[in-house]
Amino acid sequence: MEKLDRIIEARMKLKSRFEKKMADSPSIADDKPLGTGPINRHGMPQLPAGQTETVKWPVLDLGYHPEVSLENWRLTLNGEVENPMVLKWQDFMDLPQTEDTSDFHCVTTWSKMDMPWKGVRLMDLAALVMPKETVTHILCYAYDTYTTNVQIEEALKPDVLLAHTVYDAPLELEHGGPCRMVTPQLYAWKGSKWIKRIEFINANKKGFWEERGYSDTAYPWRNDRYS
Ligand SMILES: Nc1nc2c(c(=O)[nH]1)N[C@H]1C(S)=C(S)[C@@H](COP(=O)(O)O)O[C@H]1N2
Ligand SMILES: [Mo]
Repeated sequence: MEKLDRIIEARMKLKSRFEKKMADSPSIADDKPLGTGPINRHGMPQLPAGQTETVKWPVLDLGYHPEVSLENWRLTLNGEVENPMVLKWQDFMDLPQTEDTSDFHCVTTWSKMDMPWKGVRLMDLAALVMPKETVTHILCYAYDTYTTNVQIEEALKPDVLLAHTVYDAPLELEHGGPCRMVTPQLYAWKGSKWIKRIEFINANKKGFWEERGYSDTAYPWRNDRYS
């Protein structure tokens, strides 16, 4: 309980630290989001511009599926933070667990709706390490060598999870198991499969696809795919 109190207090501090930036982010601030269909859980048209709904769940990655046992699994949280740390699997599972159903929008134009994820909020991980006020982005690193950058105000949204479970089952290796990030309000390439490190940084750094011309921001409802 004491641990939970500390997390809540740290979350409140984080919230006040990055509140302004979050309020200005497109999914909260845009009055003309691009898309069609009923309004979804975060107030946006369900299907972003240029997307088509799929029922299957395609696998998209660099072609190498790194197998990391739970025993060898580590998650490093470091960079511009007050308390850098390395979590083992059990440390990670002992954190507050969140269930959230969200949509998944791949930049290659498919969207998969209503995915029931379970995992740890990135916000709760950030509350543990406490990013400095100067932080602007995170850079995520994965066990397959993939990297991707996410703006801090997007990373701290409550539906951004480091997920270990989907459809009530452990996340399959091909979809990033045992643990991947999901970013429901950004294109899905911002969610690292097989995530191993989150670096909090003071200036933008590009990741694998961003180096190759993909957008730093990746807002689906602005059709913001390439830079
Ligand atoms: N580590 C890692 N994460 C990754 C990728 C990757 O190649 N490596 N591909 C990204 C892309 S482009 C998409 S669309 C989603 C696909 O996730 P899925 O294979 O579970 O559908 O993962 C993202 N995360
Ligand atoms: Mo993608």
